[in-house]
Amino acid sequence: MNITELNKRFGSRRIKFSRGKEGFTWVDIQNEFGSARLTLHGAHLTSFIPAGGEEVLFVSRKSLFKPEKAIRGGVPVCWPWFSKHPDPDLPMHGYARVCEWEVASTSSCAEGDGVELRLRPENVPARWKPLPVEVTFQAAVESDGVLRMALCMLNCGKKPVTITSALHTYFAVDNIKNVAVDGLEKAKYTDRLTGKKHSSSSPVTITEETDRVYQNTDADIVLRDGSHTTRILRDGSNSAVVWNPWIEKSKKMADFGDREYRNMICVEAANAFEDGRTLEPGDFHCLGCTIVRD
Ligand code: TA6
Repeated sequence: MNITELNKRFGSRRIKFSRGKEGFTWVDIQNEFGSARLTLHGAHLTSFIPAGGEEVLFVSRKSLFKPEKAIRGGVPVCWPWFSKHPDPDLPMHGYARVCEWEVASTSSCAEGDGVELRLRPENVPARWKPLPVEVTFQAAVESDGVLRMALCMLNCGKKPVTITSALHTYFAVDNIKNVAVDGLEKAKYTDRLTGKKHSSSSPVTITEETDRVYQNTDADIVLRDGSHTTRILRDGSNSAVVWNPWIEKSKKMADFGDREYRNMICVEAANAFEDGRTLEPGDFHCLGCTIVRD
């Protein structure tokens, strides 16, 4: 569908479609509660600004906007697997974030405005061995300046499938040295850099490369960053991931500035590793994440 047709069929005063110079199709949501921007490429949300506030999400200045690459920043949709697949030919963090999604619906009401994008198995390149699971991503800018996201999946096949996933949100921070992540203190986590398992922790602060996967927790998370407090509320999510590449890893990432680690932290609503969800044929599951900047 071209831009004119998209705007005719799904657009409104508050929801507009456009084509970017990189060739991506973009959706802009703008209402009295704030604004959000996402692209059909990977159902990738790149901006959320609450009314009267500042940009909540981080996108690297060096991000590539190419069909075969995930955007570095915003909210990468990691699906239908989190992290590496046993088959090295299959993309890291799944194929959803490097596929072209379609518009399923848009909605507007007094409480806010949202868009729902869909990826059907038949629209996934065969080389990525698509699962018979239909997935949708919903993003809405709602009253009280809330960003509500939901990654919903339906097993359309004849066999059970186990899905791991994450809304891999990159938050913009003024200075990583002033950041603390509260709410996960009681949860067990694996330090992905050492493989060591820990039974609990104090509020997370970042003083080195940090890559933690918290399991079996649905706790609300609070990101404190000097001047901002951001609440990250989860539904249907039993894992949370906290990641900052710090100095050396930043230098190795071609689509990430050497010093950008100072101005971002990933706090991810997920179902990772043993928190994967097994869907029987016909089963439906949503991983929800609501971001509230106080
Ligand atoms: O969520 C943390 C993580 O799994 C890290 O291990 C790091 O690989 C990060 O995701 C980014 O992955 P990407 O494939 O987007 O470069």
